Amino acid sequence: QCCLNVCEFYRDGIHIISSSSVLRCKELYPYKVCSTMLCYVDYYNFFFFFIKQDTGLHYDRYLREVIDFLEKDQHFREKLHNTDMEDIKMGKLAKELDFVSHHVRTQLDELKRQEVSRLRTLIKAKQDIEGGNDIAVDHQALLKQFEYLNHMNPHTFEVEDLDRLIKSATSDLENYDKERHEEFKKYEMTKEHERREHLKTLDDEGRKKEEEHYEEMKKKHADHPKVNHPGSQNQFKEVWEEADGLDPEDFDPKTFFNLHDSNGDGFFDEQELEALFTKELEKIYDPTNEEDDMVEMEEERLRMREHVMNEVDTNKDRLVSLEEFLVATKKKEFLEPDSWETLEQNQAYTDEEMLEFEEHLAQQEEDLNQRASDLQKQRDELERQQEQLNAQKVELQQVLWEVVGKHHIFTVM
Ligand SMILES: [Ca+2]
Ligand SMILES: [Ca+2]
Repeated sequence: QCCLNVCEFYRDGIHIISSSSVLRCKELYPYKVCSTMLCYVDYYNFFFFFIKQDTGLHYDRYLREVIDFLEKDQHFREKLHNTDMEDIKMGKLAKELDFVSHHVRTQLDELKRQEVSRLRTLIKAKQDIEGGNDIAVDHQALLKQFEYLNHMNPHTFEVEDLDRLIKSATSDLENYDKERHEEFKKYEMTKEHERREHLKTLDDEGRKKEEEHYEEMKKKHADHPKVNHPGSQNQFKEVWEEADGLDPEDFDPKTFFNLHDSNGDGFFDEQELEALFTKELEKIYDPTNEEDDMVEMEEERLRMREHVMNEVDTNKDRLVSLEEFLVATKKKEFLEPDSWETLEQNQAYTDEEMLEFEEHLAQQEEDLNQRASDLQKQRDELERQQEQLNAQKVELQQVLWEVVGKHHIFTVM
């Protein structure tokens, strides 16, 4: 029901997902829609240092606490608002740390000490689980894996720490979409693999029936009303008319922007953009249909958002400003767009990738079987040794009895 809930959320026109509801969903269906959604919450606001919710990064809490403290410093806050995105990425902002008040610096030092200690505990716990108790723990070497702070100096928070934190968070968030695509590809290949395995268990007639059903469902899924090009006039006009209940004759880009900038900050962020595609996605996906996969729907939503961001976000700050939006509405792509190629028109993976994936699975299975057979052999060997020991014990006892018996006879004599 979780996917449905999230969709309802969008339908209600509430574009900000509360982290508690996402967390609730995440517990129910960790793989599906919701883990993605969680990562989306307040994604871009990182750059404006107003992170109030989870970024999904494993060092999220540290990141937010650092930012909260820095925001308390007036000098830093002012610099923050006057430094542009490129300069922040280049590390100019981090240098301003030198001018931050002593009080804030002391608090940052303490935060860093806590974080280093948290990482050490994590590493220790991981090693305990892996059973490496007797191996001397090289914390320094292991801490190197965590690039968002300078592990060589675990005591004070310096310019380098802020620089690393900004760079790590930026690149981790930028790679987020890439990872999401990879995850989706794996999902599709697993689905195909399971289908093929199921076919193997059927007799000829059953297999034929199943294949026919599969093709029929595929056709049924592909049969849907025309999907508008995301971010085009036609697409937005449909939202304007059907979701906003306004007259298409009155369509006005600026009003549209303000209507759908749900948090009123003057920008379209990821969630606000994604919410605009619900109408299109409903043309293709219906959660009650067997042939419509809601995981695929979320991938399509992501593709649409990525596409529009690429076209419209010219300064690449991952937000669409009103200005960028209005410029885009003058372009040919907005007024006379190409048709949109939906997800099902292209297979998510190549035949080679599928082959490689299946080989990998087969290899894994073989390794498991090998290990099981090794274990069985070890068990047999242990049993054999046990039997041998038992036989020796019996023999020994016999000898002992004989000796004791003779002794007994001797003493009686
Ligand atoms: Ca906004
Ligand atoms: Ca922008």
